[in-house]
Amino acid sequence: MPELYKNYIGGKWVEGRSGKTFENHNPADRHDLIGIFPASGSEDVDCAVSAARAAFPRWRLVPAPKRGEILFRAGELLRRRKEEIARAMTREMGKILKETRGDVQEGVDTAFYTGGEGRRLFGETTPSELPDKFAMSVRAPIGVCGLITPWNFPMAIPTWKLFPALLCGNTVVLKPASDTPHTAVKLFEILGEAGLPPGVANLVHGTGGEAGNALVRHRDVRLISFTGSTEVGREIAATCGQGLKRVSLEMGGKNGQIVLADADLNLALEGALWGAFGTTGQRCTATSRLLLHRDIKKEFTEMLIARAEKLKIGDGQDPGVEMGPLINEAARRKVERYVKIAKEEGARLLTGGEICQEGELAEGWFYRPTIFDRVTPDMRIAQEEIFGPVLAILEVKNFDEAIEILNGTPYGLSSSIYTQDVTRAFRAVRDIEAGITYINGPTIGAEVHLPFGGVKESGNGHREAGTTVYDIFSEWKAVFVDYSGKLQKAQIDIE
Ligand code: UN1
Repeated sequence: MPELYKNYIGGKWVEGRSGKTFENHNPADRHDLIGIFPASGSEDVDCAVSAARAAFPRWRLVPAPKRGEILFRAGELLRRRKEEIARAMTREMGKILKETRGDVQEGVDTAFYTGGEGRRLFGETTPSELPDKFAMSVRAPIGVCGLITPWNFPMAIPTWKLFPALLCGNTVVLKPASDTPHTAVKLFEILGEAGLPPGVANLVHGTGGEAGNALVRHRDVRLISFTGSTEVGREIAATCGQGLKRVSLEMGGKNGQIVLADADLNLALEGALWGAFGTTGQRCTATSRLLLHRDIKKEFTEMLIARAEKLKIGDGQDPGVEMGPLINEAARRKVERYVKIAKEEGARLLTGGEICQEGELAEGWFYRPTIFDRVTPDMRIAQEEIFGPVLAILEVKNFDEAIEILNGTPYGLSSSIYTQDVTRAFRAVRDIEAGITYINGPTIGAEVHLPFGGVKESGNGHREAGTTVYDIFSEWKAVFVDYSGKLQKAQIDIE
């Protein structure tokens, strides 16, 4: 019998109200059923939001260092269970064990980094323009926050949102992706064990269309933090606009890696392989465009094909495997669709371009690492996010053209340039339109203590992680303390 999982509301594991459920399968083997989860609807979301609302008045008064201590405990528990959670994550999400261990580690890092913020959460003090008057700013919590997270980082991304939200004194409802509910269950087991009071964090499983939508529309939810596609983000932003809710969005990317003629080609090769085919290309930071200087293009392309064809594809639980499956059938169909479009638009397929059908691979959503050459900047595979192991090669004649093409998409999340020339490296830092730029590193691999997010259609001006995440999850309050004992009028009593 498959295990039946529940929602976590008000500190208890509870069944979904409607009785509707959905199944969670292993993307490397569609017959492997992981468990059955509640397909929650608006009634479940209502219960979770009420629990969060009821918990808020007490939680907001818990001193931030104390809230931080709970996060330290959660970090410690996560670290202890790292291997078990990584294995469960590979089973439900498909990426290789090395990467799922990294995903849990990102949660551990976020717990410790955020826990420490409990003793900082700095505001400012500044002189008042009037005598005997004190001026400062402090951060205040917002209230109930709705968090909607994707399946590609089933632990890291929920913790990026949850931990800072809690640290600031908010209470939350998390709606994790319906492809990775099991990892979320593990996170909530840990939160309970770490001593988080009932109702402070609640978990509601289900689809974006039902549970996610109910959360976004709920009157008592004051903030939505979403990571996912630009298409869905746009709708969420519109709905939040109507309700005047705060909304932070981390969305798509069409990230490029530039390789100039003076680059260390072996280093750039490792970066391109990791950036394009790590996580089977399913990161918003994944490298989906390679901008090669014409002088090294031929040589680099040959090196790349040789290595891409050798990547070992299979079940990520096998330690020898380098690339796992796509998340589900719809994701694979999307990749197939884009490969067809690329061919029709005149790009040249160098390798891949097909699903893997040999042996056990036929049971999962596997697709070969795929590389297209002769891609021009206006082609759809050079403009649109595919979210799979598909890399488009574009030739550039010089640095300026590389930057122009790199910037020429609606997105602006991550970016990379390989060069030995410090002048060009710094110009790239200045001129690339993206939230993240790597010099001599791939487009993936952000660290939790730096701001994470993108410009243009990759985001809506917020940055998660780093210290910037606190601007998402808190309100600024300006405070004036007048100890003069008389009415003093700002701007008026100035002589
Ligand atoms: C994402 O792709 O949604 O920078 C997040 C990285 C990871 C996080 C990616 N640390 O690739």
